[in-house]
Amino acid sequence: MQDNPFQPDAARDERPEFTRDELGLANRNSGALLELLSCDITPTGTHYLLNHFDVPVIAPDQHSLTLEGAFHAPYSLTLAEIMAQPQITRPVTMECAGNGRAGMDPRPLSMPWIYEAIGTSEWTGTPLAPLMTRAGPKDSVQDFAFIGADFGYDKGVPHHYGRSLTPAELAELDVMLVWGMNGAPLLPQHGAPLRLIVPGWYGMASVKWLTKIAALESRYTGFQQVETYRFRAHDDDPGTPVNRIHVKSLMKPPGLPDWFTRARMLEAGRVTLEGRAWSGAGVPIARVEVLLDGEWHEAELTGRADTYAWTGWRADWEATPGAHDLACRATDAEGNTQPLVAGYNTGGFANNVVQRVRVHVA
Ligand SMILES: Nc1nc2c(c(=O)[nH]1)N[C@H]1C(S)=C(S)[C@@H](COP(=O)(O)O)O[C@H]1N2
Ligand SMILES: [Mo]
Repeated sequence: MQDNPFQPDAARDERPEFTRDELGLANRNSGALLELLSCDITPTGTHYLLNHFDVPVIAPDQHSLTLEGAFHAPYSLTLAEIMAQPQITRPVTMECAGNGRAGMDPRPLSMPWIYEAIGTSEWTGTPLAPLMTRAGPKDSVQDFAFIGADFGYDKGVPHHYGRSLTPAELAELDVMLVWGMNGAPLLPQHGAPLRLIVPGWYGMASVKWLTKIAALESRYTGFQQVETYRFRAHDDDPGTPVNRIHVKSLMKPPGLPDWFTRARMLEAGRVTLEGRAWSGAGVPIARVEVLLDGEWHEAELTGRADTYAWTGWRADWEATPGAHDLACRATDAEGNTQPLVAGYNTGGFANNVVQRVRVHVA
């Protein structure tokens, strides 16, 4: 390598406008390391984290799951009884609905994700449906509320973290109760000893530290269901619910990084770019394109492990000396594709704008 484009590092003199509270959230809620997009399964410690309140530590032998409310035969199960159910393991790609929030203008104040609230894990557990059937939901049920053990305040409202699914949603989603992640017991920060996984939906639906399932004869009005996770154009907009993941792709940043800016340095010549693409609700990826020297080129898809796992892609590039802005764009089998310019909603949800990667070629 010759000329060093990272010296002097002008960016270090800038003082961006992120607040101390955002920084605190960013330190608690770590994200994926983009270089590990080369792994089919995200190494467990680098799967992103999003915890609203404090992580509850629950001893496995103290945990139980209660099905209550409008069931004909409500019951409770210990963790051991749940783990004795038929066991399945599935790779599922999970993404936080707030991923990309920091790229919106104006930036909504919350966890300031850029691109990294993403991960694919092999989740071990049991399908939820048979356990629901066994409790016999009444015909009058309108919502099932899934309640976590964690408790705290948001906008002054004290609540357990909770989310709901309607009977129709539950019927079409492959919801799992899980106790294992990548062949090991679930870690406290990922919801131990028991969490929900709602494949194909943004992460907020996958309730951690699950202790209660309530069958309701009215709609669930918990804070995390009605106050947030809605696409609102402005504060008075009732909005629409955030649910399935929007199509997206990411590139493993090529070459070598600058420590501070993460800008990339690489040698001229052939470079194989690679990354991952995914969409929601099990919809496959139809194509990925990469922006090379101002033109979109088709990338090769390298397949996915399962219906709800991301797809690999790669593309060759003849890198010529100078500065380049690379980008990648996925399109799913329903024709949904990624925008070139970020949209806006007050919560900063589902920003699937194409990723830009600045590279310097020697
Ligand atoms: N009980 C509970 N469940 C929760 C959350 C939470 O704060 N409490 N965060 C949700 C959100 S917003 C996301 S994106 C995922 C993150 O799961 P992970 O931290 O295991 O990646 O968990 C979801 N389930
Ligand atoms: Mo999230």
